[in-house]
Amino acid sequence: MKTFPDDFIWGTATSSYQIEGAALKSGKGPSIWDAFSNIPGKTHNGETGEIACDHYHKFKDDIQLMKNMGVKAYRFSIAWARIMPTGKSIINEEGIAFYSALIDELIKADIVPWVTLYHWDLPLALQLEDDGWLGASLPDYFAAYADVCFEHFGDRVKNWITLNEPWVASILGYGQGVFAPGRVSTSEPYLAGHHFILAHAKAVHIYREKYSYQNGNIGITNNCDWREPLTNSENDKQAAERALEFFLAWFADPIYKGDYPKSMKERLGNRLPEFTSEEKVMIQGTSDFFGLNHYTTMYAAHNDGTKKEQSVYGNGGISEDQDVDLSLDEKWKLTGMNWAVVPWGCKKMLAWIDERYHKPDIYITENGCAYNDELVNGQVNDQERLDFYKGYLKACQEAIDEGIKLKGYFAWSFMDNFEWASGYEKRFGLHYVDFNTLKRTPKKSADWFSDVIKCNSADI
Ligand code: PNW
Repeated sequence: MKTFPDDFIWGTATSSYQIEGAALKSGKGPSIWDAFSNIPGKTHNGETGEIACDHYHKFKDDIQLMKNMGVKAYRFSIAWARIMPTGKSIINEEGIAFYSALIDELIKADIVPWVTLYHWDLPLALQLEDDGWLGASLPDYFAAYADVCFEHFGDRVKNWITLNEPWVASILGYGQGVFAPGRVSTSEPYLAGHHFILAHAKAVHIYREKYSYQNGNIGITNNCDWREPLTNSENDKQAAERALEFFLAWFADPIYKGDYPKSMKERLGNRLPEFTSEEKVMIQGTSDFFGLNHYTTMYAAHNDGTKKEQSVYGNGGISEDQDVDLSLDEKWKLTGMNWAVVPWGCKKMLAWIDERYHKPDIYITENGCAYNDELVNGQVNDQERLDFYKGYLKACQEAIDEGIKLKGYFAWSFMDNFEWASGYEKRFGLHYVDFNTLKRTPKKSADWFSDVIKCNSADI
């Protein structure tokens, strides 16, 4: 049995658009995901988050299920357009009341709320009126919205995450066009990313300057998959390092070191906006902890320009900018997303962060996997997911043993939900959701994870 530290935070995670439903009800304004998912061809079977898991109406039952599992913390996100239907100034009191009731219910159940302010569901009005994250005014609008959240919820919420995965929002939303707002470009992702960083920093300043009396922590969650050099050659080692810089250091370097990585500046030229010296000072040091979403690993090799073919799975960002070829080991098992199961990559990822950013407190704010789960006689025997969690938790435990300051782990996800462009087909949940009846059933992995939490140790 492997034991975790006494104060280790065990949690599960979700996001507003993926679970809430009530997408255009109770005063909520439309978001870019309402618009995008309603365009034919953009999501699997044309599915949308209109009803999703109907968590908006079922949150009390969901919290009871979490309580049954013994989770210590729950990471959820606030839908900006539920609080501010146009993204600006006007406040929807019903939205405030919903999140307030959710937070109260969690506290009553002894579950600590971890709140993400932005998990991709931008108010549609901000897309139409201000060009979404390409608009220079977005950082200020985001900071003003964050202010409203701190004011209304900060008495009870002590753990804030400004943005979820700005890399995905920038690359998939503004580069590959597969996520909202569906734009395809080789320069827009870097402009959107720039505004994300400024938005994050401005929100953190408001929190620290106006709400320090609330005594909470605030940070950002970035996602990164591990990149292992394909061979021992200097070229491949540099390619892997470069790939990690274009993935994670893009957002983490400005926050921890004050500017973009040199490799990005050199390669992107004027497609990468510059921070003014005042902005660099404003941005640096704006994360109390390092939030990491981690899902998989790929090999990275130097692309000398002769190979045109790019990796099948578009996780590399804009690969031409990096001269990196990505590949998989054919021996690796794949999940339902075709993401490879490589627990040692998780440990190496944690070690890379530990070293580059000087031993920050790290929280894995998402880790998990999708499989084609089936409900048979009222049960879901998701042994593959259980094995996935065993492997990744073992990697986490080893990292902690080696002195890496990993302080918590949130399983993605509490329940099956709207998996963005993949719709409801990809099931990431610890709980099975029947999307006809909306009934939730704990999977085998949920029972196992619950035992881990209760004993603070795992048979791994
Ligand atoms: C994350 N990629 O998304 C999100 O935070 C969740 O909302 C989502 O459900 C979960 O991971 C599973 O997908 C990602 O292409 C989407 O590298 C795409 C990528 C990574 C994370």
